[in-house]
Amino acid sequence: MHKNILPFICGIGLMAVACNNGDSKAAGNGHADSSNNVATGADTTGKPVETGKANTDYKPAFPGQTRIAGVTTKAAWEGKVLTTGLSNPWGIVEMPDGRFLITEKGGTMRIVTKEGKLSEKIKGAPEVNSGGQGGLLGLTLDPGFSKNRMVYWVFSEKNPDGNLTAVAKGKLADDEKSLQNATVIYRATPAHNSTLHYGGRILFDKNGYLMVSTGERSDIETRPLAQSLQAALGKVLRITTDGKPAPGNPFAKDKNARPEIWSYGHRNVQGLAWHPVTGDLWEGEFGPRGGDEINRIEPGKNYGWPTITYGIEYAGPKIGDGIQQKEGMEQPVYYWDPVLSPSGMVFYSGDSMPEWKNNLFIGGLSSTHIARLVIVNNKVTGEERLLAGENERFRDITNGSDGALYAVTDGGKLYRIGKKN
Ligand SMILES: [Ca+2]
Repeated sequence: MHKNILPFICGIGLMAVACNNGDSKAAGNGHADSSNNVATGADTTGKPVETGKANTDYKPAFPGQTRIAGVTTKAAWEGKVLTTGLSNPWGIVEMPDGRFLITEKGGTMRIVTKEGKLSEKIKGAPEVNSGGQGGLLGLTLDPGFSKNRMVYWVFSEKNPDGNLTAVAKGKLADDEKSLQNATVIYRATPAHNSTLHYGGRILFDKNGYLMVSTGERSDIETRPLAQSLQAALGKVLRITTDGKPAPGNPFAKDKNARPEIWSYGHRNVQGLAWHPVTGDLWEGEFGPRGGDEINRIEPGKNYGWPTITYGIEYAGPKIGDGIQQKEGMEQPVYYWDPVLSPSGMVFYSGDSMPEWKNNLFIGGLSSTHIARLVIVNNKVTGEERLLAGENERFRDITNGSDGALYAVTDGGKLYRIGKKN
């Protein structure tokens, strides 16, 4: 039963998928109301979806920065598993013909149709170091993909000094069995001997430049490099399709800074998304124990890690001076404690679920759900947990041209999430 579409019916046993009809067991989200009326699934309590004990007693910088009121999708929706046959998928993009190109952590890509039919493994990407959190990571298509078939991706690359986050490009062969002329265009140095915190998302901006996210490689000795303008770790970068610093970057004229840097002070950025209306870049990053964040990114700004954070060390001590705010450092729009483990994210831009329009959907790993954030005037006004009963680590999510969202999980599943048919 793993090759075909697996439609789920609300409330039926183990494989049931979240739905809006008030069956909170199926949804597993713990805040659906008790009504059985499909049309009135609205949350009436407004209580935050997070009820667990926080790791710290840190106070938010402004009301609504964490544990915002819970909301529940009113329209009938469903999640369907289209395939379970992917191998550690990490990034997903829709191709112009409506199929999906998906990276697999081990170093291959797959094409999957909306019916869930999988291609053979697409080879030809440079070798990845897939240990730990590394591998073939995020990907994006050239704006002219229909004609030039160019694909851009992020991966973890072995290096004499350890390994690092790298960016490559290649042409998807006409027979779709390989990536041709794959070339590494950028390396986020310095390399470091760790298999953690590679970042790994990549998006085109409206000018045809690439936004790339990195991580600070996790270790105590590399962590401060998130604050260094002379290292590419813990950054959002903006580069050309040849891997050069993009024109107009904020530190282009600063001799003491790398010209590819767009923003800094990040820990491990596994989510990047353009807001469909404002055109702003939004980012999601992992905190330590507590302190996962969503930020609205402005060029040249410092997002604080590891100087300010709403989290603590995994072993319990405070981080640095244990401060959460500092002049010259940006506050997150929203944070979680305990954590979501935010991976890929996207603003819903479809038409079939009007109440989701321009909401931010974030794949949660350790939290095993998709977080839906309602955002008004750059502030979060509501949070919902989707597919919380699935016990899946949601790695990436994207818009489909059919008005549904499509998400991949570490367990190898591709979900279609949208209006209930
Ligand atoms: Ca921050």
